[in-house]
Amino acid sequence: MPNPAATLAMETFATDTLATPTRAARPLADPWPVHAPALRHDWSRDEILALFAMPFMDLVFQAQATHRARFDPNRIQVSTLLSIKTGGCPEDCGYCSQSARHGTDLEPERLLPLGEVTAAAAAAKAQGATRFCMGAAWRNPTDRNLDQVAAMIAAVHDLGLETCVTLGMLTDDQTRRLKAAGLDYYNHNLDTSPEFYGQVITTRTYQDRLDTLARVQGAGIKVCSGGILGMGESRPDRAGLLQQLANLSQHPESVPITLLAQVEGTPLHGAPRLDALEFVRPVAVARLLMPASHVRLSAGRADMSDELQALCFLAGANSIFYGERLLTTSNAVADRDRDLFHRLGLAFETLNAAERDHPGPCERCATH
Ligand code: SAM
Ligand code: DTB
Ligand code: SF4
Repeated sequence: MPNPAATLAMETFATDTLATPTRAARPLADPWPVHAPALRHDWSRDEILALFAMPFMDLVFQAQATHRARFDPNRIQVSTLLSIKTGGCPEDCGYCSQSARHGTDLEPERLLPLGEVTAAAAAAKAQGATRFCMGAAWRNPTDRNLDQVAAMIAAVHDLGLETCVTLGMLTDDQTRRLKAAGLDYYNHNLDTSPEFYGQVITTRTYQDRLDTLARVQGAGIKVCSGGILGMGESRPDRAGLLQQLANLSQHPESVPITLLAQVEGTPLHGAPRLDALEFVRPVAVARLLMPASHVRLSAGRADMSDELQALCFLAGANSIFYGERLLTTSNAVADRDRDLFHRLGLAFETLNAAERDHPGPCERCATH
């Protein structure tokens, strides 16, 4: 078997059209290699496990070098989440506070009115978010649900934000309608490996999830798909999740790597905590397998130290959820994020292409 680290270091240029390389954004005296490894979709589990087994320093260094070949390493994409329909879900996902089957104390709510959604989106934009993600606790939307969400997407799009929704399984017709409404991204997570999946969810199959992703990609909507770590899965399961994502015919443009947000009353509450460094490895491996995708730190950041988050950014994570709330759980508070970004010299990605290619210092740095 070829040495995967050596293979990744080969100076081949990518031909895929995902995220534009940002070499222009680099400082002139940049000492780092800038050649991007080609995108692959044929990873074996053993190759991925060999990446996981690399010495930590080698793995993180390789991931950072790969990251710099396509992205400005000092920019982070920022999304804000809103739960537009909370609780009462018929599915049995073992991690989720919103399943009607678990004994959580969450009160089910109706779909939010359009005005409340647009107000939240405008507030997120004012805080610097460039993407607004709306989540609904549905197995799948009805056609009436879809009309209501389409109006929300159109309104958020009109505010000048990228739009993302996560609504469960979709039909072909629904994906077309979402695209027509102005949807940029659809979030649908594979959550874990095919082998471990049955221990987490029984009401929807792994194939159902893959079919939904194929429909979304077929409609020309960008995909946000990743998984949850710390559910009691093994390292081969983490490798299996990343293998599924990397071997999709097109890599998800956004890959959330989530640490389980433990919620009392859910079956996975009390799952053994994942070692912090063992969380960094899949972030780095995701960066190596999907070099042109944004890798997002999703849930679990509130419980992470600043140093662990910094290590994750070094390992190639370049996107976060920003704002005090995720869907039903608390997020890292915005003030803490701003302070961390300032200390790390990280700036928010903007949607303006010209500005993106000529990043300035963060606002606070510019004042001293
Ligand atoms: N009901 C839709 C579905 O599951 O496809 C969309 C909403 S659901 C809450 C979206 C995603 O949130 C899930 O796929 C899961 O990956 C993530 N999620 C839910 N609860 C979580 C938790 N406690 N910790 C981490 N991620 C969680
Ligand atoms: C994703 O990967 N993570 C988000 C979003 N996509 C929809 C959800 C995180 C939910 C965390 C638990 C909660 O707040 O209920
Ligand atoms: Fe329902 Fe989505 Fe939660 Fe599963 S993850 S229980 S489908 S809201």
